[in-house]
Amino acid sequence: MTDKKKTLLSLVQPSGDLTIGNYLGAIKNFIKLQDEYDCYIGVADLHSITVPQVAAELRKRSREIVAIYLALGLDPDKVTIFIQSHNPDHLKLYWVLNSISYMGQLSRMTQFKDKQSRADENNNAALFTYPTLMAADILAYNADVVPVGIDQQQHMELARDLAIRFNSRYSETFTVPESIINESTRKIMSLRNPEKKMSKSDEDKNASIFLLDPLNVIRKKIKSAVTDSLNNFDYNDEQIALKNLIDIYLAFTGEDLDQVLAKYKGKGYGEFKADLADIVANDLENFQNKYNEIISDKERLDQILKDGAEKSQRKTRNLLDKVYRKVGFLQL
Ligand code: ATP
Ligand code: LTN
Repeated sequence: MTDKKKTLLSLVQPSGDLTIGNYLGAIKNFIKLQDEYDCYIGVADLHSITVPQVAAELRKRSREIVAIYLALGLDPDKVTIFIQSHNPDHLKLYWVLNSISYMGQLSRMTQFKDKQSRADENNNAALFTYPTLMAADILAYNADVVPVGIDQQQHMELARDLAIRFNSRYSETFTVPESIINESTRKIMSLRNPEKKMSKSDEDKNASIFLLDPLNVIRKKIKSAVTDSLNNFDYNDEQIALKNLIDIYLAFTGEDLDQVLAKYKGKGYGEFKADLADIVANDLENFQNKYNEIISDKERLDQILKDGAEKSQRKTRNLLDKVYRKVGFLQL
């Protein structure tokens, strides 16, 4: 028995401002598990150019996400924080995995179908093989676990399939990764349309709570979130908008469902929403203060990323050599 820690990896795209969906669905687990696992937490800048980006904004947002990670509680002394494009091994493995990815499986990916249908300019080959790059991110580190929201489940299945396929074709090489998904926050829904995922790229800015929204805006968005006209404070699948708000409440307070149902039973939604608005705004106020301090120290952030690039390359180098050898690339 060794006490070597297992490896955890996850990335977030710098494709927009981060929402409480990103936080509750994914980032909260990075923070919770940072002592237990050997963690690699990245910024998926390569993925983000599958939809058009403005270069200067992309650069700025990549640094901002790192500051957000730190302000939410990731400890750079424990966790390797890195930018995806700083470690070329992701792309080296991506190419190899492309050679065993099937067109049929890629064309069934719901995120691909959804994003491709949104605009003509999105009809690019990178969007099609986006899940193969995500698999490369994961397999290059031999990650055991990957905390994500439920929307990434199909991509996770592909990563597992590719690991198994490579192992059976070329001999045992990759760990088959498992997702870590929080049951109650696996899919935080839009505040305007509870059938839709809260997403950082939603055109309706009132649909999402951004981590860096001004506090009065956060309060307003929660108070005006859609609910229903049943006027019955309950947690069920007929009242999905309210259910979503209760899930957010539970995640921010750590209280259990029975407690919350007892507290608001028989009261109007208004009181619950006002309390929720205060809870989220107070929590994010703390976070925003830390963020403002961290983002102003660019030198420190860049040093963390330089260290991160080095540590991430150190982690993937040997495995990539092994993969290139197994595939048959001549090594001198
Ligand atoms: P985009 O709108 O650009 O597709 P996104 O908001 O879906 O972005 P990603 O960068 O794709 O964000 O996701 C980062 C992580 O956050 C992923 O693990 C994803 O599953 C998770 N996540 C995103 N939105 C939600 C949500 N509404 N609920 C729970 N988890 C989420
Ligand atoms: N596709 C993911 C972002 C992502 C990712 C990863 C997540 C890129 N590479 C590796 C986990 C592991 C998304 O959130 N849309």
